[in-house]
Amino acid sequence: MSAAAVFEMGMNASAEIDDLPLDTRFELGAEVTPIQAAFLERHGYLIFGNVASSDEVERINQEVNRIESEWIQDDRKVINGVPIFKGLGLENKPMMQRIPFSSCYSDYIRQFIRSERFEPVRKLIGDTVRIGDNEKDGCVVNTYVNVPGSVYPKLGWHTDGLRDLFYFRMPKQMLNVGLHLTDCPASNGGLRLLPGTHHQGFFKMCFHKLYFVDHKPDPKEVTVETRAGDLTIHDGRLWHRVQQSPHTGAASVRRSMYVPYLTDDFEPKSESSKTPFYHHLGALARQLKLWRHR
Ligand SMILES: O=C(O)CCC(=O)C(=O)O
Ligand SMILES: [Fe+2]
Repeated sequence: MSAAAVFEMGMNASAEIDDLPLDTRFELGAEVTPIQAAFLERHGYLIFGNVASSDEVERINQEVNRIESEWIQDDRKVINGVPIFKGLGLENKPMMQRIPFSSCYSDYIRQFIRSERFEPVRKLIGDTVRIGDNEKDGCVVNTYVNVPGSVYPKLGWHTDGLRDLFYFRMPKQMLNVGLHLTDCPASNGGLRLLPGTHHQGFFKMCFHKLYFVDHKPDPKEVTVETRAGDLTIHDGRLWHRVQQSPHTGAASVRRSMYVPYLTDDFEPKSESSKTPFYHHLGALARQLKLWRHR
């Protein structure tokens, strides 16, 4: 099925979603249903419950923890030009809070994200879509924690489309697919989305909120409550943020993994790839945070 067909199917089911709550948890079947397509078209996101089993989540988490300890051991700072967010986590120990290109360092993750069950998601994105293990930032694993040395306790309002501007390209439609690797009830912070903002014009996409600096809750935002193993899809043009956990220490940990489904030109990265401009800015901000924490 082409993306246009899914879109049309969604338009036809449009009236039926009027009564669906904004935090509806759908089930991922063999195909994306007309109702699901209509929900995505109207609101800009979909939440699918229980897509990965608890064993699979545990195995992925083990793989991420292994990559983290290896990179700490080797004092890795950058992978293919993309800085790793390195902070101080539980017990003030070094922690990799944003791990890029994870599927290049774990056969399990690489295979898992190619599992048959994601086929409907892949088809939703396009007919010629591929998983960009070594493109952009690869398959990224975010680990948020609220402790004094954390460089990633939260993430301010942003759209993912704007990143393209840093690559001097106009943002195209893209869907971001996130697998949630920890339970995250609303009371632990987590993902917040502004429904429908994927339909906004270019100007609002640039200036509706102050990128990454604004953390203020929006009265219209939707709280995405997830359990480990849930999958979310959101339109890259949608405004979203990650709210800091009010808890501290282990209780505040939240982990998400984003699978890069790409349709544009193949642009593999390597150890000689340059660091994109916006990553330099972020690295500076994180250094400042850690320096203040000394
Ligand atoms: O952790 C999340 O669920 C969202 C992460 C995010 O929005 C991003 O990395 O751009
Ligand atoms: Fe994002």
